[in-house]
Amino acid sequence: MIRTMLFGLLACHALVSVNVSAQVDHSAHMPSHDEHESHDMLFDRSGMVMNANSTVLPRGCENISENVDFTIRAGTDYAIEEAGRVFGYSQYDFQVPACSRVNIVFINEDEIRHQWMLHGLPRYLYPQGMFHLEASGGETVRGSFIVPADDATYLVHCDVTQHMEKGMKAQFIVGKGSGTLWSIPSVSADFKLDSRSSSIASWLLFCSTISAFILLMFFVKKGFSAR
Ligand SMILES: [Cu+2]
Repeated sequence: MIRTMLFGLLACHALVSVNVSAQVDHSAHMPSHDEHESHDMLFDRSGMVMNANSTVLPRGCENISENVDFTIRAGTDYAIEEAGRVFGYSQYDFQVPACSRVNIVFINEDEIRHQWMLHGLPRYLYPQGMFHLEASGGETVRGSFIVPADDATYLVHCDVTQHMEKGMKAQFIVGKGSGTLWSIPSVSADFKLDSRSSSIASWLLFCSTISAFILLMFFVKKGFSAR
């Protein structure tokens, strides 16, 4: 009986841990030293451009549908007036046609470095599914990439510690998109944070109920056998 209880508790613990770690996967963000030297990455004093692609068409695209230019500014001056926001972008919501070539000028107006990192692109074309610009303090970097043919909503953020939580999060919609991301400053509510904690809370509640039931059964059984 004790062994069953232990197993139940361990299984619950594992489920809660998986739930938490599944929320954020940052393992792919930091390339190894070797990758720093690959042709997919260019970097100098002004910053870094990773996985730029202005010529190779993603599968399903017959040609480049359009050229779309964005000039994005980053820094504390762009933080929206909301509790916890310290950093920000000049634009949080992007929309482009499928198969378009996106040309970005990324201007960092702060003294510390910032990134414009887009996730979820097809990995056969963009290593780790990323297109990534990083500008050192006061610098400007430029890069282009070609978006796939499917309707999708991509996450854009700055991966410097705490910068996303403090406001550097945006969404990039291709075609009709695939929904709205949560907690995009001036775009969407912070509701997912609450639902994340409540989903962990429900797991904990579920586990404690099961444990209590097993304990109860154990003592009831013990009580009967003692008679
Ligand atoms: Cu940043």
